[in-house]
Amino acid sequence: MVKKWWKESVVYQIYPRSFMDSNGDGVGDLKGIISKLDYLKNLGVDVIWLCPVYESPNDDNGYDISNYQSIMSEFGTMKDWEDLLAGLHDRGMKLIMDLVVNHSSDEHAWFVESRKSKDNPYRDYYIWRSGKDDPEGDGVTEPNNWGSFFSGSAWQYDEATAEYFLHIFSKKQPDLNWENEKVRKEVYDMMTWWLDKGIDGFRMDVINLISKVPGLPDSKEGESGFINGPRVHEFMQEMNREVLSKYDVMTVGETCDVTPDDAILFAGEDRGELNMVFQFELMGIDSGPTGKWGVAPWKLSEFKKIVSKWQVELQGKAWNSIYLNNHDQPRLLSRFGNDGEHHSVSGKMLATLLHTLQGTPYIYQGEEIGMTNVRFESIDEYKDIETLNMYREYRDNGHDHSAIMNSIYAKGRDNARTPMQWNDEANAGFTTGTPWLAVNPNYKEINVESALADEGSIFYYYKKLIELRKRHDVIVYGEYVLVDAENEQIYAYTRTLGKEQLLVILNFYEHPARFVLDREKVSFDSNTAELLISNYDVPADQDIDQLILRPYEARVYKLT
Ligand code: TEU
Ligand code: CA
Repeated sequence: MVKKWWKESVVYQIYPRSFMDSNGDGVGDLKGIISKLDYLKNLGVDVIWLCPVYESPNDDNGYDISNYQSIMSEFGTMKDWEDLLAGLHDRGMKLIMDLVVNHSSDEHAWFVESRKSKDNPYRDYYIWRSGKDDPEGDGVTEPNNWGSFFSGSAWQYDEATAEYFLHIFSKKQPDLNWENEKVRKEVYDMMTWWLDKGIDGFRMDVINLISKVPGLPDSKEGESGFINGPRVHEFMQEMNREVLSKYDVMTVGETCDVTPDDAILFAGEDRGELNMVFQFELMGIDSGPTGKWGVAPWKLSEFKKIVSKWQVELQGKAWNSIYLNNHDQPRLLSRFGNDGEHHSVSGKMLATLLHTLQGTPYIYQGEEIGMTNVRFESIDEYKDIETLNMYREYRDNGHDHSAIMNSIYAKGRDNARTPMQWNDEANAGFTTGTPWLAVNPNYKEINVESALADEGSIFYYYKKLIELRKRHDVIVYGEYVLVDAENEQIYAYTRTLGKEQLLVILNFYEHPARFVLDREKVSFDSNTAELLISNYDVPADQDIDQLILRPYEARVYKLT
């Protein structure tokens, strides 16, 4: 396995709208981020992934871009962006930007032109089709049965030219036509422009959706028509050849519905495509059969099976990304930990998992201080288009209101987008104005200021985990082996690199649990084993063979 800086880095994801507001308009901005760079340096993160800050009408909070090379005025100016980049580089940190090129905004100049006429030079920058005869009526209906991720059809009829355009996300996010080499050239030129400004890489939004099956056939069970499409690797290799290979950069693809074999095609060491991908298997573990909005119990045995599969199958072939939440997912402490009685220890236990597995860890803003999901009483307090579209669709289909709200509480994206909680003053110190999305009421107890004042806080635990990564190559490059596999409460594994070996033991539940040491697999000598980190005070004379872990107890031992 070749050593690389992006393999040894910890990434911190910033959702700019909710991070820090510097001018009192209730919306986070670039100057706000700049004012917090020393906080990020103190935490010890190496790379910042900045969610979109480009010009956008904000139909999907910036993931609908109307100008790829200009900064959204609410976030500030290009000068502010340059100051942010300089501020990060001055502190030895790097910046990766969000690349959103499966679709643009419908307010992008390309689409404004494209929709004007069928023979407009930009027509084929997007995917237009005439409707098909409606078997049930005398009109026309959508060109195929594809659905949008944000409810409803993936096709929007446009009067001006009496055709439909494709949008697998919102109506204001028309899909770009990657079959058109002019589109690809525009994208590569834009990427080069940003890389020449000095950025250190890209996170690539839904990048495995850009290649659509020719003829756009109806999707059927397991065949969407656009996930991991026929030319996706050709496009990725062309992007790498034309742009990425010319820079020392980091790339991570957001790739829904991929298996480890798919991931190896995208991120294999010798594939000439990406460095790593985000996979979503764990993000579906608590949905049940109904998909994203389902709320079902999850089992640790399933969790361990999924993680172990990815750890083992990518070993030596491709690099893992490690995360349990982001701006699209509920907060990890609420979803996989215990945001009530065991808030702190469960947050630290999950952090121990994330920072001792094989792969690059991604911290989502606020995770390092234990921010949690939110429960707004009224749907009117929610802002996310995915949630609001689902609410209307489910309500119109007669779903029970409290069931709809429970789905939103458990899985809504606003859970991750409530403003960063800096202190216990008004609006958690995020803004002096009215925040664009209400602050989580628990900011009085959960905030950066109180975390920094408490040496036992989750913040300092993350800081220590990040420091350990710098000191022990086995955490970055060590081979993962699951131990005590049958244990339904404890997740334990070793990491081995040459002579160095770690043993990680995690109790995922609120009741005590017994760890069974398999001395066939793990040679543990209590005279030489060193406890590197734990979320409890651990008595020195522990008999590892009779180890009962306390609720959510985490331990990392260095065995040799
Ligand atoms: O997300 C892709 C995506 O599929 C998400 O919609 C996610 O699966 C879903 O929200 C889970 O609830 C990317 C961006 O991360 C997301 O913020 C954008 O809304 C989306 O693409 C469109 O750009
Ligand atoms: Ca602002």
